[in-house]
Amino acid sequence: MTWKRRKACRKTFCKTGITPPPLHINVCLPDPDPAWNPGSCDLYPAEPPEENGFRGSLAELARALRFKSRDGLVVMIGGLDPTEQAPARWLANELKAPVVADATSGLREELAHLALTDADALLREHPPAVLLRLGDVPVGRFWRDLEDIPATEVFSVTRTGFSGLARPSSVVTGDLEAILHALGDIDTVGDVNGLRAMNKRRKALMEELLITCPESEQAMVRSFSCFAADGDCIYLGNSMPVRYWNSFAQTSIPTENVRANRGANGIDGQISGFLGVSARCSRSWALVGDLTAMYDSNALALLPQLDRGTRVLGVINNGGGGIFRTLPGADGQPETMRKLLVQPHAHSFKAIAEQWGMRYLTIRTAEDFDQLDSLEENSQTLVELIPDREQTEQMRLRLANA
Ligand SMILES: Cc1ncc(C[n+]2csc(CCOP(=O)(O)OP(=O)(O)O)c2C)c(N)n1
Repeated sequence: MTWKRRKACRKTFCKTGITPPPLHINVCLPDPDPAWNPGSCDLYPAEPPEENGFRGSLAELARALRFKSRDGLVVMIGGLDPTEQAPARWLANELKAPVVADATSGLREELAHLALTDADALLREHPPAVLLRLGDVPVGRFWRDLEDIPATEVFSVTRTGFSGLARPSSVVTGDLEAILHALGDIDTVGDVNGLRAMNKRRKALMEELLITCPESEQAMVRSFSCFAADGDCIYLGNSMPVRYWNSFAQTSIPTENVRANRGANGIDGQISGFLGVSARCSRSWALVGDLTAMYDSNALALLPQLDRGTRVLGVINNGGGGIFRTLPGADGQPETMRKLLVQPHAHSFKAIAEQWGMRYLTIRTAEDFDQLDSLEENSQTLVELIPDREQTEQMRLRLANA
């Protein structure tokens, strides 16, 4: 069928209310070059890309930190290179301004004394005069809200050079440690607008709800994070596990090596990503959604090819794409549309675990987490977390209306 006919056909279906059939697109790729010889392929790791040279205005950044931040400064820290962690920690501790640190910064726990918990709503109501971003583009909602808050001046210090915003902002590109050396003395700014004090009530409510809703997704992420803290790497795959981790994971034990993937591939390739990250780790943990896990479950066939190591793949099975149950306006969608978005299902991951020779555990209650106490060295375990939907919703609504 030609594209034109297909479009006309879809229009007809829309008018009649009949669901159109699936569309299969064949993408034509050129034939491989016959001269290409896989035998001479170089499989050694490539040289790291060249460092981004220094770009941007240090004077402007220094002025903002010294003068403008007297009206309020918040530091948002995205993913960091291991070499950036020490300078970022030092800067945050010197400034003493409120911090929102993504798990992938590796500093989320170490900067908990400066942190705003679940800060999106608070920052939307009380946007700071200056926002300093360190590292990768932060995943928090407030970063995206900044597009519509021109009164907040945004400064990014990043090795990538990407501003991560469509609106004007200042970017200083280069090596963080070198940039801090060049900036010289840093004055303490502190919590000028009392954001941490305002955040206390919310923090207390969150802790209370984690206790009263122990079978919610949020509380399960907290419990899972307590066990995962003994690993040497943690992998988070697709959107909700990343967001949940940033808001609800434990903050007492530092977890420097946290990798997350919620970008270009979406839910695709996440188990492969985890196995790749785990290749050099002796004890690695992952937390992904159920649709995300199903999408790439065949990747588990790689397990026998990997170096020894203890691997725990946690799957939050909330029976479909939970993120789409909570979208604004989701309740008003017709049932057919909701089914398309959420892809509800009642599958268990037991057979998948067995197929690939993994130990299988189910967790439905707080007590069930005790099973994670007895993980054998070099074992491969799939942990299916089955949260209570009502408790999850109750917790979400209480926090949203706090
Ligand atoms: C390859 C791909 N297809 C579709 C999407 C759209 N998408 C984003 S999140 C999501 C659902 C994820 O569901 P699940 O893994 O169960 O996590 P949950 O939302 O329940 O936390 C989908 C389908 C995507 N990001 N990538």
